[in-house]
Amino acid sequence: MKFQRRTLLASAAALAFAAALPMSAMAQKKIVLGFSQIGAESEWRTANTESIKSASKEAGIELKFADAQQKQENQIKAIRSFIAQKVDVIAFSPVVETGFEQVLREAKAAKIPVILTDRAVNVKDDSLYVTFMGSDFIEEGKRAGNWLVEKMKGTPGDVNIVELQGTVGSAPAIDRKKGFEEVIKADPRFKIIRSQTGDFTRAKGKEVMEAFLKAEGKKINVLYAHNDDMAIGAIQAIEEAGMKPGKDIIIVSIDAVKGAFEAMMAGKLNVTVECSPLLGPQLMQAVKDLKAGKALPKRIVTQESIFPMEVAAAEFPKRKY
Ligand code: GZL
Repeated sequence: MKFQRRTLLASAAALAFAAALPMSAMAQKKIVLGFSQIGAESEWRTANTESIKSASKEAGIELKFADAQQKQENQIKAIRSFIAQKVDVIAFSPVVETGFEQVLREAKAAKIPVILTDRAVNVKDDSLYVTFMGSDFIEEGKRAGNWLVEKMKGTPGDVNIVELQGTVGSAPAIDRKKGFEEVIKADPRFKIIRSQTGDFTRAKGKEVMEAFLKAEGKKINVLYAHNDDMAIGAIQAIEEAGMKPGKDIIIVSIDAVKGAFEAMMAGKLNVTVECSPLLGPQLMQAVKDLKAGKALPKRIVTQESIFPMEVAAAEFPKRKY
């Protein structure tokens, strides 16, 4: 009997203590964010992951991070697991635009808000996500196209372009192609003679460029790569074919990662259009705003620039990724 009384007294004291906790201590429960990342396919992605991890620490947000190795089924599995764990917010960078409706409906049914970062999804019901923060890929393609048109002014004859596309079905691959073609279609001199996916990786970019060189050889005047990693892989293939990248073949790329600046300083890459991966701080602010009940704009566009090789050496020390 004595033992039971003592236990009862102890639990009553514990309850009294918890009830006396100031609201702020209780309300300080950490926000939990579930993030499904595409993978680690490029320098850009690695910098994006670093930005998200460091910003979550800075913001005091508990991050549950899942790497999908560039497979959509792994992203869907990760989102389902976040729902089961009842996280406060889910964020992800969709590897491709389609095929996420069902799992987004499950998140909505579980009343867990979803933030899209970096890439968009193609859904009829845009209430399935709160906001999409990331670059305007059509604008990036246009910037690449406009730079090339400017560059080739005064160069007579056809401009034969080979194109290394990003991941098939992904928003950046679809829109960078769209924006670039919108610009060059104004001048029939510009022809895309070969176009194939290099899946945003250096290895695949090199492999596909080798095939382009075998098929078209010295007919190629320009390479348009949807990201720097594929351009860097292609540079190796061009050199192995005995040609000079940046001179025999003009190379236009996107991302503006460190590797691109190094290639430009070596005279092997002509220009890179910036696509910032540093979305971490913006994402954490959006998560906090969401939990504080603030409304978020449906679209948050990252501001970006373009870097031709002439400015690479001056800009390189200032680069953050
Ligand atoms: C663009 C991002 C793309 C990068 C690639 O925002 O989704 O994916 O351009 C990365 O380097 O793999």
